[in-house]
Amino acid sequence: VKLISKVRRDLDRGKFELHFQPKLRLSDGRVSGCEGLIRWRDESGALIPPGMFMPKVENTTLIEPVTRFVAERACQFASTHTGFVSINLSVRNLQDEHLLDAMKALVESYAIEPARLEVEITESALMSDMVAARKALERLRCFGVKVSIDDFGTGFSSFEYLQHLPITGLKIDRAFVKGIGDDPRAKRLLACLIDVGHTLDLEVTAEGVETLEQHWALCQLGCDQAQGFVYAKALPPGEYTAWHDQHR
Ligand code: G
Ligand code: G
Ligand code: NA
Ligand code: MN
Repeated sequence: VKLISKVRRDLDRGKFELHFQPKLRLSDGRVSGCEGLIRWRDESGALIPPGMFMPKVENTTLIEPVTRFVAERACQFASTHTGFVSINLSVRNLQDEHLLDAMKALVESYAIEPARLEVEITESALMSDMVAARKALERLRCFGVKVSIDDFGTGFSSFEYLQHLPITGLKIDRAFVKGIGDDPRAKRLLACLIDVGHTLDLEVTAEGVETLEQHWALCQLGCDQAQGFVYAKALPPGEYTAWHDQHR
């Protein structure tokens, strides 16, 4: 209760920020876009990571204004940078038609190409309310916003339903990237997951890339995009621009 009332207060006081973690296109090593990740600045000026508050926020109606804030910052960023921007949606967001329509309005008011906005939805969020999830994804695809399944491979989704959902990408969970440097079985499993995505005509992104060895393995396996600390962590907009200028 205390945490939630602080979030509500600080949202109005401008204490939340959206940081941006670059994603690389592996075919040419260029920056293809980024993922927006929320941060909360406390009284001392330190950043509180989302793991400390989002699980609680996601279980309340506050997730609506928080996600609206995230979507707005993402569209603003997209209107001033090249590439696409992904944001994370929670289960409640998928059940909230007003929020989905607000995202459409934001894309229009910032005059960005809808396909430059992507939503990431975890496998477990999708499975927890399939009926709402399907309707939400169809609505988003109708606007032209892209949809990627996050943490793929960890949420017990069936391949049968994967084939019939209106999605455009798969983001393979970092657990599958972890061992590929030294474990041949881990590398073969990752190759399979990339194949699943490509078989279904989906764009495949690997997350949690922390070493150059993992980076080269992903290139070799034909993965489309990668994200991870080996390239950059999530950066505030100003630092992102500086980083990007050095990496083009
Ligand atoms: O950036 P960090 O690794 O600390 O984020 C941890 C987790 O917090 C992410 O995996 C993501 O699921 C969640 N998260 C970060 N930003 C957002 C956001 O804007 N919305 C939602 N729903 N979750 C977020
Ligand atoms: O799961 P999701 O797609 O929301 O991933 C975003 C989270 O992953 C962020 O919290 C981000 O800080 C974290 N993250 C990004 N790159 C790496 C990495 O290379 N290693 C680890 N362990 N976490 C990462
Ligand atoms: Na994500
Ligand atoms: Mn993920």
